[in-house]
Amino acid sequence: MEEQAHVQEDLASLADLDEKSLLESLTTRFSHSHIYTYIGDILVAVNPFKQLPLYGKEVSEKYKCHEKTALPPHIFAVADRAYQSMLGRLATGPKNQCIVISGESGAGKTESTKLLLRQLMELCRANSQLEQQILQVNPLLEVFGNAQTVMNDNSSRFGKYIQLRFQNSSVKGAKINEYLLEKSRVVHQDEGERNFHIFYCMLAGISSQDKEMYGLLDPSQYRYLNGQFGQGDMVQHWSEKYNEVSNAMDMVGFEEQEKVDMMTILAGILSLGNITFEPTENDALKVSKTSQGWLKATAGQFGVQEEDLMRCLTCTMSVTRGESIHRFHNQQQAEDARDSIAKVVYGRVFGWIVSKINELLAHKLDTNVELSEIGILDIFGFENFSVNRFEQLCINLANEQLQYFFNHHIFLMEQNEYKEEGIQWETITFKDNKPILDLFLTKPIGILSLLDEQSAFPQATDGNFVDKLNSKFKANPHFEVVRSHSPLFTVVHYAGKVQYNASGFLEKNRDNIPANIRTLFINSVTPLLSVLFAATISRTGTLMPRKAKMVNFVDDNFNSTRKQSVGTQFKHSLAVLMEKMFAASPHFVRCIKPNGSKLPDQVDSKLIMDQLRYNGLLETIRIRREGFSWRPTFKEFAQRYNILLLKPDLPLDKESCMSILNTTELHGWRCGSSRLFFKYWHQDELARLLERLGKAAVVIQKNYRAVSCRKK
Ligand code: AD9
Ligand code: MG
Repeated sequence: MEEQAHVQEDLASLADLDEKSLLESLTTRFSHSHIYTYIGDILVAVNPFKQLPLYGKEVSEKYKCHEKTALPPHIFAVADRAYQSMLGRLATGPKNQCIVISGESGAGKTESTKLLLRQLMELCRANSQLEQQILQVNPLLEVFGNAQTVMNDNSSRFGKYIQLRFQNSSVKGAKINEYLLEKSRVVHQDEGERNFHIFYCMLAGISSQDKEMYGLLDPSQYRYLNGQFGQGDMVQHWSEKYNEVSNAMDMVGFEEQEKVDMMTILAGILSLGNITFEPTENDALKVSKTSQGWLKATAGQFGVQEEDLMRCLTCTMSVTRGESIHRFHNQQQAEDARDSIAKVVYGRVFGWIVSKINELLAHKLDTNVELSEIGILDIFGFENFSVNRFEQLCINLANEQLQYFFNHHIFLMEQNEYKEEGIQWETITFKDNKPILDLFLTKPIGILSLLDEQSAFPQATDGNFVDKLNSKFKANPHFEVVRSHSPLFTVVHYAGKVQYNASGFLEKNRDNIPANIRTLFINSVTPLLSVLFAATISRTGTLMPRKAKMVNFVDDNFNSTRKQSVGTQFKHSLAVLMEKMFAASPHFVRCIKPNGSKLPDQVDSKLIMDQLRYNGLLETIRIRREGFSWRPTFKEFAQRYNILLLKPDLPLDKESCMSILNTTELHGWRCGSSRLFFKYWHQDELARLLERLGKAAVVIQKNYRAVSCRKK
């Protein structure tokens, strides 16, 4: 029995499967280091938390242009399938492909993304500088956008969609869209968590001479690092990583001065975090005596006047009827101003890195050649911490959206087509998460709209927002009221209940930066800082320099009345992403986390079972086993396979399809009113027939040439 289970490579081919035997199959395979398993055309990947000899050169070679059934399930097979499908070698359907990787935090999405990218570069035999650049992008993004959390030591704190652009089967460029970097991590980390990797790498990897130049001190000095650094191996690890990143920057094409500026700005963020405040005799506020040194250091690192920086921290200036009025901050406001400067600066540096990468990878395309794309989506996984904030709400919303995309493709679209085309079918039910998405996104009374409504009132509090939620959604089955003095509420997500603490929601959603901070940085003598604040970063990620007068300029990102809220922007970028993905042929990778302790060879059955359940994997197996995942129209099918009848000019209709299919030994397919319905394995069988025909044609040609040579 055990032997059988671990060779069971495609769960959709099992006759009978219940939850228990599904769990058993996966865990038995896992214990034999078979971390990959298919459910039809979907790949399930269980994180091994150890290096397995699965990704060497020979393995990569084997998985090029292979037949799915001929080799064990593998992430490289997904890359191959996406690539071959893009080239039209496998199936009908949209040319553009997207690979959607999902799973909770620490399940292995980012590792899978890297493996997919590597194999895709191998597949198109890209040996160019561009390929190297594309592969170097990941370490760069990770060091600035990933951090240690309690769920994952290398947790992505932003989402990314990487689009690889191909012409004539070779890669010609790439573009990255990034989603919602968790900027708040720069100024605060919960217990057991760290700041973004780059700070530790920089402190461990920079030579002492350079440290002096950047004004960097001992890591233990910095409040934003929470007294955490590490020793011995850890420091060695950070230091190696710094070298790797520094090389990656050179490879991708960053200039030396840009690197220096970037490090100086990061050093400035660390110094800024150490500035504290104290009241003056006349009820105003000033930078405390003990942190005067930090103020000076920060001003130096940011290339701004000490006076100007101090003013931004301790008071707000508004202009009424031509008169400028200074209002002093209280202690809390001053600390908030300090932290918002740190967040906006880090966010802008990150945005700039992405736009710079995009600029460097946007190679010239030949406008006469058709362009096709493979996109890989690697977002932040579902999170449930002891305290869940605005960031977790957005992250979990993105995961809801992905689950909906999966359900839509696997269950909704497919079963609707059975109905429309008159195919006999017993409906498979699944957990539809549309009501949860609606709870978030419906206008005007979804969670995000209510948040925007409250954010528009300067006097509103986080408590008011939760009161509003409670009164609107108390009867909603996906919402739970929490009785507490703190502003808490619970959402019943597809992947479980999450209790959110709304403290800071309004502030984070507004994300307002006073105009005087912009002016401060535009006048910075550090060229990069001045560029970052004189330009807006467009939704597509490109930097757009401003032509208007630089000083005193107030734009969308800085004007509190016109600016879009963070929630609305995120909602918009998710909608754009979904549109792109719905227009492509999807490939799904479902990552599973085997235990919560990030350990190899350990299986927590309950944790795995929870994931199988909320991912809807049992239902997926049923639909893949009984359903017809490939559904070409008569025209699409006849166009592609008429060659099997050796009659290329066959009419593209139902009769021709039947004639073609009658020459094959395919069984189990159905015919609808406008399209054919095939099982997932039929595609491979037809591909095999085409290949055989191709080989036969080569043999005939060879024989013909041999005969005609002899005749001569
Ligand atoms: V998060 O949502 O960004 O917090 P991910 O991206 O799903 O999460 P990640 O890919 O970062 O998880 O994997 C977590 C860790 O698991 C990695 O740092 C590796 O140590 C480990 N891992 C994941 N996949 C593999 C693998 N195929 N082989 C070996 C792996 N180790
Ligand atoms: Mg990740």
